[in-house]
Amino acid sequence: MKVAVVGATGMVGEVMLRVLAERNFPVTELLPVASERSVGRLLPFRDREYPVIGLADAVAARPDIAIFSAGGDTSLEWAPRFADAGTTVIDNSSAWRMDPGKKLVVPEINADTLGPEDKIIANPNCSTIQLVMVLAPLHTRYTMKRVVVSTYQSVSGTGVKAVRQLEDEIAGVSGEKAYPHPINRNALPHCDVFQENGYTKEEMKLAREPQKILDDRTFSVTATAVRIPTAGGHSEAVNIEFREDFDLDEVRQILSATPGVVLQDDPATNTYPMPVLAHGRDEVFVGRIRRDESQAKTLNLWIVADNLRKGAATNAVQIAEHLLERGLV
Ligand code: A2P
Ligand code: 11C
Repeated sequence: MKVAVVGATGMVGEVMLRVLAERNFPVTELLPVASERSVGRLLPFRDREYPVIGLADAVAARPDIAIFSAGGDTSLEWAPRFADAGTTVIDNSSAWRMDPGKKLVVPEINADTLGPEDKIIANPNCSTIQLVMVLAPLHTRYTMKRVVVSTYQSVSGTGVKAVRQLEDEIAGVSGEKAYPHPINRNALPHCDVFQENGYTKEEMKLAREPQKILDDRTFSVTATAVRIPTAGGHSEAVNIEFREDFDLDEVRQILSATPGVVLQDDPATNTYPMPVLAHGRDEVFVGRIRRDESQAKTLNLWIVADNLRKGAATNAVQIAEHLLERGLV
């Protein structure tokens, strides 16, 4: 496969290259793509270094697959050009996610909906992916009515500048700011930009994307997204009201048997998911599973995943693997 990674010099792009190599994706030719500023820079992949090229040269090279993580504007402008050249685009930005003509894919849940007509495929938001990985099997069994999610998100979700802001603040040095307030020793109820309805864009992604992925509008999601001074992964406190009642042991069995989900739930040994454990891992971790004692048929749990891996790069590479297995590329 000839594979272009658009945004290869970025935070997600770097993990993308690592995950492609780790999972032995059959890359016969790699095209690392970034802005004109980075053209010619050498990036390591497997046992070689590859020069960064620009977008126009990458389209002209007609790769089989282009994985995009270079921001929404780059995706809006360039994904259709790649698609017109016959390349299948897997896009990690929010540009195409809610476009009714584009599939929004978490491979474990809905990769079977992909067909040869899908030339631009959207990768969901990181906090959505880890949420739906846990919701999907529970929804199948108990049918969700309403989900209330509060997130505790890693600075790596914002990008390099935010990781540096946290490091600078910890070191007590001044530098560029990604956030309008300090992030160290703080919690910002503010991920992505505010919208007219008072919610942030991140909160609206959490509210809308799960329904599209699960292809079901009979449940609703409301979210509060908070940035905290951690770098290894996003955490989520989730309250789920079901239509059917559940048995806690069965909930644990269902989640234990879900591919890609790992149960870490033993209060007696202080075992629960945490970003320091999830960091560098591809799975989604779930714990603190308990009945909401204030309301019938309602469950509380805690979900953590590495936002740059399953939340971005790993999910995108899994989509590519699926396309390859099904002969769609
Ligand atoms: P560059 O390093 O040349 O700026 P991050 O999310 O970590 O900030 O990374 C964004 C990625 O998207 C980088 O690889 C960046 O390349 C790339 N990028 C940003 N703007 C463009 C653009 N207009 N065209 C191509 N790549 C871009
Ligand atoms: C965050 N979820 O942590 C974001 C990062 O829509 O793909 C990814 C933004 C997106 O702020």
